[in-house]
Amino acid sequence: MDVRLVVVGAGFGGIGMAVALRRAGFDDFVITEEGDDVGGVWRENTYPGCACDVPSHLYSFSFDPYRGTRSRYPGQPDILAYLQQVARRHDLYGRLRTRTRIVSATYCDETGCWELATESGATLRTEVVVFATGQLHRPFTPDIPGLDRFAGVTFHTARWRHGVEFDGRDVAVIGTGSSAAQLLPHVAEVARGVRVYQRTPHWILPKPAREFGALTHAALSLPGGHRLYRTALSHGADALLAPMMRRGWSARPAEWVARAHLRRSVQDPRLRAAVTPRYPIGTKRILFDNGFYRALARPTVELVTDPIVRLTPTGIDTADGTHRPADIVVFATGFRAADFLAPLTVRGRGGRLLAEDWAGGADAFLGLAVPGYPNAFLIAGPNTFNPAGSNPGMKEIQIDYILRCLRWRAQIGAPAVEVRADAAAAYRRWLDEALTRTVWPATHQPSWYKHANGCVTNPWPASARSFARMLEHPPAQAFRPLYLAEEAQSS
Ligand code: N01
Repeated sequence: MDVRLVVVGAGFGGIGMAVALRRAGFDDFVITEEGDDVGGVWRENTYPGCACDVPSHLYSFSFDPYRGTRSRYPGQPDILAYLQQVARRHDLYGRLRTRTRIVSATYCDETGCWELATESGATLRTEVVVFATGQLHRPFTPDIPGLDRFAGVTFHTARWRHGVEFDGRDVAVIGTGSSAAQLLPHVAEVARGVRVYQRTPHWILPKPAREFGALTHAALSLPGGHRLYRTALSHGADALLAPMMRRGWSARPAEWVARAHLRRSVQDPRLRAAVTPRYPIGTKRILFDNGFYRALARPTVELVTDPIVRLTPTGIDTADGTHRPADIVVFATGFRAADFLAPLTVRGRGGRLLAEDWAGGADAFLGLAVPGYPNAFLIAGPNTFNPAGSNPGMKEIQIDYILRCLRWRAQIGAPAVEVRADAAAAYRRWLDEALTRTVWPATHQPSWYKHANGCVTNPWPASARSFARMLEHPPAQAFRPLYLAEEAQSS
């Protein structure tokens, strides 16, 4: 055994797990990270305007608040610096193995340990593995005909090429999700012309003032101020935003607010009609307006709603037969969010393959454990994304549960613990029932919340508080100990 526990990934989930391990006095672990630093998506996404639409007091760990900031929402550099600080403060850099891409994880029935193979051909043996690879870090670039013949520059928002000059160039932005909406105002500022290719409009809410006033800032700096504000925000998000994922009338007020904001922001009735969604709010990730509508109304910006047919060497052809020139094509086309853990190959007991178990869509007990995969846990696994609140907070809840599993395992002296199939099936029944009360299963909108087969794999269907409540129970109720002889028989 090289080490007792490996955390794969050094974003919010991996760093949070490592801090919890340290605090619990568990020191025999390493964090592997394919990049060259901590940060996860906040290291990978550096496009202009990249920021978080969730307030910093909520988009942070409960145990490590942002200090001294006047800004309500953190920008990408702030979040990256924050994660680096947390890693430094908790002395995690010594545990971090950067540029280490894990390509496969194989459970060995004979030894009861996991063998993690790295891209460079090394093997890391461990008792426990925690996958904290996140949901939004595998960029998706559609295979548009002619892409290989385009003579200009193309790249994905998550692989921003800072050396590329936008001044005086014709730019195509494909997609109108959060990334496109954040970067458009910045690109439109400098480019000669920008064409925004929209397939489906998003619901967009107005964004409150970005800076705290002096008084609020002073109040938040008082002892307990941060915690109080965070709690209030968390309850507010549950009360105001969570109903937006429900079917029925409860989301109507939010739609009215979004429509009123659109009326105020976009004067041209044709443009306004083109960006008005025709599906219930909450079906896709709701955006907050960072200047997107204002940028769309600029004379140098054109919204294109005709479907893209092909790229040519000089630009983009759409279905109406129009050719629009482009020097740069930016793919703001999102992520392969439903392909959890891919392209990592995970093999559990008896050589079972996780990709086969998940062929119909990823599925894990509480989003963190799968029957047949002992001593393996996920952070930000299936159906744990909170569309309406603090995702670092959701991860802390999962981390706390994983830690309790590990303590229970140590207490009973079992080499491994595994979630019971009946407990996982009961949770699945509850989840399916909860999902039917949301807008996601019934609406046929493309969205990263779903697997290609329509199965809703990513978002959590209730409030953050109910997630915390559900993960309060002792792991012994759902997990079972595994002993090596028993494993050999049952695999
Ligand atoms: O990706 P998206 P994103 N032809 O999947 C379009 C988080 N985030 O990178 O809607 C043409 O939302 C696609 O069209 P459609 C946040 O959780 C957070 O913007 O599928 N268009 C859509 O418009 C967010 O939800 C922050 O019809 C194509 C766009 O590409 C998540 O990341 C900031 C296409 C993809 O939108 C992903 O956001 C930034 C095709 N073939 C991001 N394929 C915060 O502030 C796709 N599209 C926290």
